[in-house]
Amino acid sequence: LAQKNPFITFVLGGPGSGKGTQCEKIAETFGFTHLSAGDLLRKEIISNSEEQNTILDIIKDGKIVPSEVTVKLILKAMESSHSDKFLIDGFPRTEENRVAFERIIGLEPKAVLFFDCPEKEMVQRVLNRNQGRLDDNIDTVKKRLKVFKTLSLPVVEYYSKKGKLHKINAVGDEDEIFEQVRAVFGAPEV
Ligand code: UP5
Ligand code: MG
Repeated sequence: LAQKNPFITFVLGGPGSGKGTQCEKIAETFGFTHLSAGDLLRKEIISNSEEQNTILDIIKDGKIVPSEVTVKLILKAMESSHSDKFLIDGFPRTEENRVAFERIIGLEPKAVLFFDCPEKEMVQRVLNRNQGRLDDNIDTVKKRLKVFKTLSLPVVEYYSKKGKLHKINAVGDEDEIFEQVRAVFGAPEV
């Protein structure tokens, strides 16, 4: 990686907790480059990559794509950006993801945001989204929630113990939530 010491923030939270929405605001306000792991994977599905069918099947089933695949996509996106401030949205989702990132990229996040949202609210938001995502149906949402609780919450707990976690109450309107996020990053650079 050309950037020797990039500022990496992991953005975690369950399906529909508002990661993407808040990342856009953070990117705009604080000059971060926003990389959504899910978006990178969805781009692979519509490309001619060898892994397109594997990725599609996994996402449709709400499961986790092998770490090597996701980490490579994140690394490629970081390398092709000249930024040195990244928001990595929706990754790592498992302890194995987290370890693979550290091993392959050799970096740790400086901060981790966690959007804490009740399940009922998350389900409602995902089912209301209506943007044609193949995993936005009740069956897949249930699976995504289960995977989040069993595999992703331990990652949240790991960063909490390390003192890197910033827990955000993800209920409320977007601007209210962003005020909590803003406090994490401080005054925007001028
Ligand atoms: N909305 C946003 N904020 C709101 C608010 N405050 N009040 C009311 N509504 C609000 O928001 C979701 C919806 O809610 C939108 O319609 C929004 O307008 C509204 P969004 O900001 O999109 O939430 P987000 O947390 O980004 O939800 P998303 O569905 O993207 O989260 P997921 O974590 O489920 O999806 P992701 O794209 O990260 O991953 C998809 C799948 O890819 C995974 O299930 C998995 O199969 C695979 N994957 C991997 O295998 N590995 C990875 O590393 C990453 C993904
Ligand atoms: Mg998202």
